Amino acid sequence: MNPETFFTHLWEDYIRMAPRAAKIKQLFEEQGETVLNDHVAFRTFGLDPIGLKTLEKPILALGYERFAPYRFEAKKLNAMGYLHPKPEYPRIFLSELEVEALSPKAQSIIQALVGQIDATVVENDDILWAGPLWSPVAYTDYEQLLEESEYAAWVAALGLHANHFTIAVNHLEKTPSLEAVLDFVESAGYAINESGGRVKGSPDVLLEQGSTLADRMEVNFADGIKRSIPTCYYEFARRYKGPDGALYNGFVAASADKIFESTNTKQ
Ligand code: OOG
Ligand code: NI
Repeated sequence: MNPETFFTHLWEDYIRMAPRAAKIKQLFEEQGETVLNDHVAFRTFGLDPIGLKTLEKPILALGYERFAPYRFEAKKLNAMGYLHPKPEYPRIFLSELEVEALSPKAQSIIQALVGQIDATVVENDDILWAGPLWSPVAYTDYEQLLEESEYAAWVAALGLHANHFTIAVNHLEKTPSLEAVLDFVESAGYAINESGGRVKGSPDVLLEQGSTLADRMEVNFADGIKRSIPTCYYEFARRYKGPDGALYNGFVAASADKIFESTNTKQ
């Protein structure tokens, strides 16, 4: 698969999960803006056969290279940033949950899901938007996971998807500041993630970020139970040049920690 095809399929899957992202993109385009992606992000369980080291294979096959690792102690997550040699392709952020750090109860729920995966499916080139690779999780198990890790519950209910796309604010002309972008999106009726403040980061750390709260979708749980749960969100990022004169390409762990909360069930 080439990167164009990859990102086209990924976007189509993403806007099925978060139709509001397509509407927000359109609002910017109606202002005459060109919407470019700063990065996309994925989530997974850190267990074979869907751990980071396996899921990064299709990313590396697109020509991406590992750029920098990140660690989120409180959320029990590890992540990696990837860059493509061609700067027109967005950065990629792939995180995985350190399942062994959860309670035995949560671990056994997750192992029962991951144990259903046919290891050959992870070789498919559309694995990163394959959705759940297991039969629907019980709603009580979803609730149990929520208590320990909103991230775990999200992956259990939804499986593999782009968790968000991110508009590159540097390329916007009418709303060049992150505050202006968030005000514009909010005034169109979309709630903003306020965790840690609306704008996360600052020019000092060379990255400012903000996001919508996740869209919601009715999801099928086991035993025919359907519930509306948070799905995917839209992020906005503005990058600054470092002392070397080059645009910063990394992520900022303290900010990312709050961006993760865009999919929290309560905010
Ligand atoms: C990823 C959150 C972190 C960023 O840009 O710092 C992030 C997630 O919610 O899975 O996207
Ligand atoms: Ni992000």
